[in-house]
Amino acid sequence: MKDRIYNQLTERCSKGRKMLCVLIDPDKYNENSLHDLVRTAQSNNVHYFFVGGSLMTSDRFEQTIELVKATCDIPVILFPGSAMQISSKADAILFLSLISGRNPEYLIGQQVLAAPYVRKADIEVLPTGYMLIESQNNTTANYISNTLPIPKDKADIAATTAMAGEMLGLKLCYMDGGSGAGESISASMISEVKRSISTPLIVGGGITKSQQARELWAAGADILVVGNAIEKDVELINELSRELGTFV
Ligand code: 1GP
Repeated sequence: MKDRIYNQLTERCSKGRKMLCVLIDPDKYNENSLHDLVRTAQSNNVHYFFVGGSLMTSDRFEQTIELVKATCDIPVILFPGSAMQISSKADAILFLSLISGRNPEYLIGQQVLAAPYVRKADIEVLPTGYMLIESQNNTTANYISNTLPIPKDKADIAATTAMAGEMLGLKLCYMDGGSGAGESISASMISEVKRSISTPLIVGGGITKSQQARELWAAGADILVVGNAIEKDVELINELSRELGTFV
């Protein structure tokens, strides 16, 4: 079993270092904007690219990964919305189980369909407890997964769900407000989840400002994931990276 990325990630966490990850939705980037993104990410502190989406309508999945891999050495980790989003060109895959929901299709169904293809792709597997958290608006992830997100004021539910994920052997915990969430997950919920588990904590959804990122890193997020806001303004990477630098 490959574990290069997992080891690198846990080593960073053990030193208290924070990480920044940019989510690339292949539907939202063309070749030019992708080149800009990669250039900006490389000259800053971007640790990983996640590639994927709850809904993908273009056929640019493979070529997006190829372009990123050909132009930089930032690891590409698949963040699949379904069993269709698997590629041997990536470095690793978040093998997600949607533990906040009660839809068997996203707890184990898609994983069964994906397993032989992931094995064949021969990429690192990162078993991840994925939790959707309520935000102001209903997100594509909530709709497509046909699950209820954890209510935003129920930190105890988030914490016990994360605990159960860890006890089931899931090596990472990902709290997500969903792409384009109208607000980010609260610092208090992040702190409570962080206190309840010892696995690395990934947080994403609705992060648009560096000050907000600072607060969420400080609350206990190890890795922050930003997608939409960087699609709109790639320069935000510079600000997030500067903020990140103050934690090192
Ligand atoms: C979504 O957490 C990611 O799964 C990123 O969300 O696009 O809102 O930054 P945004």
